[in-house]
Amino acid sequence: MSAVDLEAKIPNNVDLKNDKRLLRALEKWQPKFREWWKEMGPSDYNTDQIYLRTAVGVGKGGWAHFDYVKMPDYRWGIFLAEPVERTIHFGDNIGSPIWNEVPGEMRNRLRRLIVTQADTEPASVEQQRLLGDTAPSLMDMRSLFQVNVEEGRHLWAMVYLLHTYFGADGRDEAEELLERRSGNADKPRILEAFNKPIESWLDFFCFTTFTDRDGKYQLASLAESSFDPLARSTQFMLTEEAYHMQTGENGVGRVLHRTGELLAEGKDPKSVGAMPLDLVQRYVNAWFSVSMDLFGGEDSTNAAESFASGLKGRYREGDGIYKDPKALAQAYKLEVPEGNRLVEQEIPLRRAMNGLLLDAYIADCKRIVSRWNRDLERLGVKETIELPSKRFHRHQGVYADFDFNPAGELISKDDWAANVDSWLPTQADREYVASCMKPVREPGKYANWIGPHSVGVNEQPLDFEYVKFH
Ligand code: BYC
Ligand code: FE
Ligand code: FE
Repeated sequence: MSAVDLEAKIPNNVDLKNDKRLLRALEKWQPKFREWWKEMGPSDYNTDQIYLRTAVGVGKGGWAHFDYVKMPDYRWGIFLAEPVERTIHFGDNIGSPIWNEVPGEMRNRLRRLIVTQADTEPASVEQQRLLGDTAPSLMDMRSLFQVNVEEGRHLWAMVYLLHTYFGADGRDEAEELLERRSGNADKPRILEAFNKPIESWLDFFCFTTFTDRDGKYQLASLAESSFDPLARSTQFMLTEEAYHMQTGENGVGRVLHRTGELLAEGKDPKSVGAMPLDLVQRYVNAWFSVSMDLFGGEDSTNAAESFASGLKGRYREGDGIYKDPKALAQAYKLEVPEGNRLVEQEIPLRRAMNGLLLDAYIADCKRIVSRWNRDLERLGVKETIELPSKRFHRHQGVYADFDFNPAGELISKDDWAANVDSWLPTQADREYVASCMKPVREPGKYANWIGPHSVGVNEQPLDFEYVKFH
């Protein structure tokens, strides 16, 4: 393991200074990244001082440093988790040495996975670039920017792999990552969720709860990879990811807490510009369903091949929790629409790798939602937030061409059309939410539609000056 070099133009622990060609290529990409950031990132705040955490190493405990920085000067670095001695632990090549170079026959598939992962990172920054204007508190604004700069670092992590292991093709891909644009019809981002607008803070908190959590599961699956540089990159990315998901879970939680307090007082949340529960439910329905699509089809030969060849493992595969590390002996039960009903099908487990990962994700989301509901209950509110069925509002996988209600029952097109306005955000919902999005910039103060944080960042008080405007 090489030492952490924090003084270099590109901070890293991959010994960049001893690979002059690679260093030159990355130093050529760096100003293009900065240009992209200044234009497509949170560009209204290029000159402000933000109290941010920067990754400075990968050791447990002391991996991050907090200080004020101007975002365009953020020290985006390349950090791989410490290597561990291991052999391939799943798929067809069990027991063989892990790879430190890309095997020729895996090159295209691996490049595609890395590019797809990479593409989501700048996409999310683009989607969120205007939210600073309506932050409900200074600390929320800081959280947004923290998430943004770290998504930028995740892009660096993937671009490092492309430049190091994929030659000229990799360099071309790295350029294209800065050329695609979220939501642009001519050069869209690769995955659908990353082309949807994140218009409001309610969208942002749902996105960081549900979409960043897809990130956790995809990264966890890549962290099992037999291609060791990918495994070690994604392992370290997961360290940062925890904060993104926490931002989401706490954010939605604070919205619901505020609503719950009002309901407990017998007030209509709308009468004071807060969020009604049914509206929050529609936002949850929308972001949860679009995030489920990010797992790809439940029945997928792509996923089977990625598993067989050792590129992507199951969630926590390395913890030895699966009886059959080749996943050859078992089947997966999948309910598939046929005519106007659901029939159970069995598919070979390997083909169900996306489905399995999705199931783990859904269980995780259920835990989050029950924490929200426990808080509502403590406030004396009877209504709850519910996760819709995994069949609801899907555009990938076996349910994509059918209509289901949130309970997961197959319904007709007419039934869908008659009810969709109570299931997914309407134009009126969006306008109402937009009308509530007024910036609050006095330290320690919060917009009326959201409760305060319970703790500050890095042990600072809630009324700390997390953003200093210039
Ligand atoms: N949109 O075999 P299938 C994150 C395509 S989030 C558009 O069913 P596969 C983050 C698919 O490409 C984590 N297209 O699925 C979060 C394929 O196309 P081809 C991102 C889609 O391939 C917040 C066809 O449909 N990481 O980090 O096993 C903020 C059939 O596909 C979609 C990754 O995604 C879709 N939703 O799985 C910031 C990890 N779904 O081959 C960051 C890398 C599927 O027929 N990516 N398709 O042309 C992968 O592992 C896989 O590409 C997927 C899809 C899991 C996404
Ligand atoms: Fe990320
Ligand atoms: Fe994230």
